[in-house]
Amino acid sequence: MRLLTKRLPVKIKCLLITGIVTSIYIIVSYNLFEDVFTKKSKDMGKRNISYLKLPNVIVHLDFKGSPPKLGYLKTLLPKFQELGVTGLLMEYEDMFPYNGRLVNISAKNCYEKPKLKEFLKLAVQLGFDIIPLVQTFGHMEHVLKLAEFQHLREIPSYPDSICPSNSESQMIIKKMLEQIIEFHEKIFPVKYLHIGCDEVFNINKCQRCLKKNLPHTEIYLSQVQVVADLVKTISRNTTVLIWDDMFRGIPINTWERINHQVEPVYWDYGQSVRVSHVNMRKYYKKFKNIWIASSFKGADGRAATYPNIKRRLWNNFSWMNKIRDYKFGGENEVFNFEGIILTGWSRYNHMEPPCELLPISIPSLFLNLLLIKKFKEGLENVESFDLTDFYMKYLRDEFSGLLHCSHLIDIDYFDTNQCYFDGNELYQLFLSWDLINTNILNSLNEFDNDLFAVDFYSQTHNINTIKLRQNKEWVYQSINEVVYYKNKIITILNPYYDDYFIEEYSHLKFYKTKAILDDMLKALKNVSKIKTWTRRPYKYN
Ligand SMILES: *[C@@H]1O[C@H](CO)[C@@H](O)[C@H](O)[C@H]1NC(C)=O
Ligand SMILES: *[C@@H]1O[C@H](CO)[C@@H](O)[C@H](O)[C@H]1NC(C)=O
Ligand SMILES: *[C@@H]1O[C@H](CO)[C@@H](O)[C@H](O)[C@H]1NC(C)=O
Ligand SMILES: *[C@@H]1O[C@H](CO)[C@@H](O)[C@H](O)[C@H]1NC(C)=O
Ligand SMILES: CC(=O)N[C@H]1CO[C@H](CO)[C@@H](O)[C@@H]1O
Ligand SMILES: [Zn+2]
Repeated sequence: MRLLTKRLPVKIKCLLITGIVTSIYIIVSYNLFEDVFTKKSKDMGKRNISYLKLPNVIVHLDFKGSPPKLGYLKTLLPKFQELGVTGLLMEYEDMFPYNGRLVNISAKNCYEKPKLKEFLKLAVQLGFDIIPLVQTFGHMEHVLKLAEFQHLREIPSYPDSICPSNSESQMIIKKMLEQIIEFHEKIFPVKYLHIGCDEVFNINKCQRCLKKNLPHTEIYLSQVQVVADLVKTISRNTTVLIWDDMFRGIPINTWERINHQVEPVYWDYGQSVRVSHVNMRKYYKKFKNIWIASSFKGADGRAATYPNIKRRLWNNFSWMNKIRDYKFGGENEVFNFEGIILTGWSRYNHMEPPCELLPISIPSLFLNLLLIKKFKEGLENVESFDLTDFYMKYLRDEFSGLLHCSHLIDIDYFDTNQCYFDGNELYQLFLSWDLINTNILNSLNEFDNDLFAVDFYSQTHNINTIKLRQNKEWVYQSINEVVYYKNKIITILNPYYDDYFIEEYSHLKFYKTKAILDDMLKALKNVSKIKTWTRRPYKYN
């Protein structure tokens, strides 16, 4: 709405506002009526309604290399509240302003403490739990990539995993935990802290570790113990969360000895969630609570521009159906999972390109939150629904309203052209750019196209000089289009991201096409210089 009204004269604004107020009135009264009707019909026939208990609904904010401006994140909080979000998982990575010995772990454009504090205060005031995430084993690229910490790597050539057998590693981890916890404790009691510990790709490989002569699993479990104890020493009442993937392969006999004060988060971002009942049962026996994690972005390709909204919905739908009546066997009551984390990955790891941006993924996030809300509010048996039916019956209307669309949004032909939400302009612009980009690249690659031959024949050989002028014009025009879209996207990204990230992202998305066109232009100009040609046959290198 903001974007729309900005450019319009006052009269039209008034009209528009009247229009909006009237439609809201109509929608509200319609819903009231509908409520009365449905209540009546509900009372008439006994329905089998199940309510999903899922006390924590957490949105993952991954600041890994595409940190949104805090001002933008603030604007999302009221919607989160409305959609039943109870907390935010803050994956700071290098965006936390560390100090002292750790100062270089922070990016040069990391969040400033006063602004971060202000954001957190607001979030806490609105009732959200803030869950800081600190990587303490794998995915420590932001620490281990630095010259000053490279000696702490498990394998010298890979900066992902830290060596747990080096006492300096433990000291650095302790300092990270202390700084994070102390900073947050000043604002609110840290109820939860997530210690990462997923995807420890390199474990038990260095001499120090190997000397202990222990299986990988023991090395892993003892580090988890060390970190969990560290957290408890710093903040006794904090509950420690951990991604579960490294637990999955742990043999049952080892499992018996585990007595960690942690709560695992069972993650699966697939279209059809595959829950290992065996693993789930192990967790059930050993841990006080089990959490699950789905994904609203960052699981559809390492350099994806948009999340696949249907796949993302499927993932969550699949989870909801899985846990709605989860039983371990024998018990009467359905098992209650403690919470769900909707992950929104920003990069597959520190060294990867950025994947989907948060503003572009807002529809996916809202839709999944709405889905969870529906399951919590209570549903009749949904076994008989396929996803499209479910969407039509329970989600479509509210979802279209959330995005301020002038029409009802179809899940199979997802089109937000007539919707008004922050991020939509960016989304639409990328869609247009994708079309144009595909056309340009196709034109350059089509073997039948005369442009294809320019490169090859530009050195010495025959080129149709009449075509040349047209080709040059086409290339100039295409370059203009690239520059136009690039500049436009730079402007539109401004409310969401800082200049450093905008520079990276706009470069990433446009450099390739631009470079190909620039080369083509050079070749065309070169060919234009040739005025006479030699006799056939030609020589090829
Ligand atoms: C209600 O649903 C549960 C599980 O989905 C099923 O076990 C039960 O038999 C149903 N009850 C009725 C009255 O349909
Ligand atoms: C941080 O990096 C700078 C530049 O590489 C270096 O001079 C400084 O000593 C480092 N600081 C710490 C605390 O290690
Ligand atoms: C931890 O929780 C207990 C019980 O709720 C409370 O009495 C105690 O003050 C808390 N300790 C800290 C350090 O917050
Ligand atoms: C331009 O043509 C010359 C030969 O005429 C060739 O050596 C050179 O590589 C060409 N440059 C480009 C960019 O095609
Ligand atoms: C594609 C796919 O596997 N979809 C699944 C989504 O979730 C529902 C409910 O769990 C399954 O029935 C579908 O097979
Ligand atoms: Zn080691």
